[in-house]
Amino acid sequence: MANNHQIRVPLDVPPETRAVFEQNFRSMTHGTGRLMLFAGDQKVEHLNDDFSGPGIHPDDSDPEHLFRIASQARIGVFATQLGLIARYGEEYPAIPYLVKLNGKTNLIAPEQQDPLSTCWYSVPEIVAFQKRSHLSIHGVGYTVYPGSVYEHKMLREAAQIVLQAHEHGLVAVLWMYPRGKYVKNEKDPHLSAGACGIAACLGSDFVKINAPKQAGGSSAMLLKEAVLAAGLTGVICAGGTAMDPVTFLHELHEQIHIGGASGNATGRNIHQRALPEAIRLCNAISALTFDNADMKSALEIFLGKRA
Ligand code: FBP
Repeated sequence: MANNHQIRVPLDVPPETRAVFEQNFRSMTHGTGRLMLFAGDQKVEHLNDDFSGPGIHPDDSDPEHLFRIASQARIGVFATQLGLIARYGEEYPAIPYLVKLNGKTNLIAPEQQDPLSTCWYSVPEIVAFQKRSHLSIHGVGYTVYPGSVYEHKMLREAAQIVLQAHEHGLVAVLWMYPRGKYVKNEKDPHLSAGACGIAACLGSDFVKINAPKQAGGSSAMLLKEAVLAAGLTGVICAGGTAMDPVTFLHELHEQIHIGGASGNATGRNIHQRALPEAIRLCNAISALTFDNADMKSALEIFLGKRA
């Protein structure tokens, strides 16, 4: 993979922060235009369900596990809430961070009430923190639930966040998760493409979706419509619940090479493992994403047969 990807800077990035935006984008994508986002925002989204229980390594019960992985593995960016970054950041100054600006728990099921997730912080507050802390904060993230009766609130916040992020030279990533009583099938490929089109209209640099699914269809093939609909916004898929690493790496390889994904966003599949294994899986994912590695090389990295 060439690491001299031509960055197309959006016009809402003013001339005075253009170089900062280019540097943030280049750093997050290792110069390739593809993103490897290590997702660590689940302590809010799923409470402790993802961090303790059957099949989850005890390493994951300590929030610092996320920072140990992010600091020792090869990643593009580590996405989590500002509170955790403020708490652990002094010990982990070299991690490339992305601050997740909104969040909600899973205590209210979508069947009980349509989801609403609003901003915890403003972009200028993140920029002020960045200046004080000297941490490498490359971007911000925000989740929208299209189809929720509250979508208008989240769409407006998302639009403002992308605009303000760009004004400050930060990269914007939108999590687009169609959800609510009017959404029949969250992973419908046509709906996924619609969600990606919204992210493009909001001006996002990357859009994170749950991989589309349809009986009998290959998930990577189903992604094509979404990638086309997203235009210049790069599409990345969430990793989902932990699965066999070989299957996981294979699916990611197909998402990139068949579906046209611009990388990946993986959380549980990484952090639910013991630290050494989590690091090796991150490195294998990064090799697929940044180096265009083939499956054989990625597996050798995961198995520790090569660096
Ligand atoms: P995973 O790779 O663990 O699936 O994480 C992706 C993610 O989007 C997280 O960033 C987020 O916390 C969570 O999934 C949201 O999941 P849900 O679909 O349950 O709202």
